[in-house]
Amino acid sequence: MEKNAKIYVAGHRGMVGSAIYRKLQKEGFENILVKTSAELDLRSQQSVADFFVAEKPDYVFLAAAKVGGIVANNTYRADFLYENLAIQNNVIHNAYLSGVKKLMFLGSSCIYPKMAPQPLKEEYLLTGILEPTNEPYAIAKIAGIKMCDAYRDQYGCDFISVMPTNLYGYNDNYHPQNSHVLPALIRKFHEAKINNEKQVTVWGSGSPMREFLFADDLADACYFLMQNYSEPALINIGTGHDLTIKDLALLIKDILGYKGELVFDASKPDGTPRKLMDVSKLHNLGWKHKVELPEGISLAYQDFESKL
Ligand code: GFB
Repeated sequence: MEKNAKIYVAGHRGMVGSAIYRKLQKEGFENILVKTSAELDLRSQQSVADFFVAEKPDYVFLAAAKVGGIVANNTYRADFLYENLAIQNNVIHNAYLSGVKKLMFLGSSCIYPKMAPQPLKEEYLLTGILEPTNEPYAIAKIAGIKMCDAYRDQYGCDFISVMPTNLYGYNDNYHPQNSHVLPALIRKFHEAKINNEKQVTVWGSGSPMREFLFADDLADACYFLMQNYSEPALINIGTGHDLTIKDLALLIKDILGYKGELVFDASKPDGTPRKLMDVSKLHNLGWKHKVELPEGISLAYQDFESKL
């Protein structure tokens, strides 16, 4: 990407979009285009068409999406399907119409088949049934990946899709019901500590395993791939390491200095038993994550506390 290129970061106020925005600024790009959802509703076909005709960005990072944890996905099933399909259909199609040089679409590790072999290779996509709790979101994201492929096949568009693992970091969502596990546990242990609560409830059995990548590392990988990757195939982005939800909870408990007990709420879904990414393709290209989990949790906790 040329330093004077016009780069549109869709979703720049979210955890991923803001990390990509910060990364581009750090790399010295000065023509970065951003719009809040109040300024540009990406679900509106006409608004997005008008925006691309007027702005004609050279590059697009499509980091705008309706996202959430396992309970949010399982509760707002129609919203996750409709809003993500609307956003990606509008942005991808108008990126083609306006001649965008390169677009990056972000999938998610949770859209691989529920019982796919581990670690997950890119070619496992669509080889089995999906995890029911987030099937609508997964169908939408799979459609986005296939749309990028179809526009490459038919129109020669350089639209690439990446598959991040579970993410956490600055500007995360800490909503008690709708957030992902890591920010949710940070909030729970924090509140239990200041309120002297005897126990913290962890959803599910605690036995599922998850991989966690710090969002600034993801942004670094997205920047690296936008510069060095133009293959039609998917590419996983992760750390290659995972741990049980119980061990994650014990790690966060220790880092935050909470002395109470853990209790497990079996009425909440476990979701996919494991979704460890095979990141050998990305490592072979020369990229590796930098922030390890303990450090990342401390950084995320500082960010959480700074916003109280
Ligand atoms: O992060 P999470 O909500 O989403 O849940 P997924 C991961 C695991 O943590 C599940 C357990 O087994 C949860 O039951 N968990 C324990 C908790 N305590 C909590 C808690 O307080 N809050 C939450 N949220 N979970 C998502 C997909 O799956 O992965 C999304 O639903 C998205 O679509 C995301 O793709 C990356 O990792 O199970």
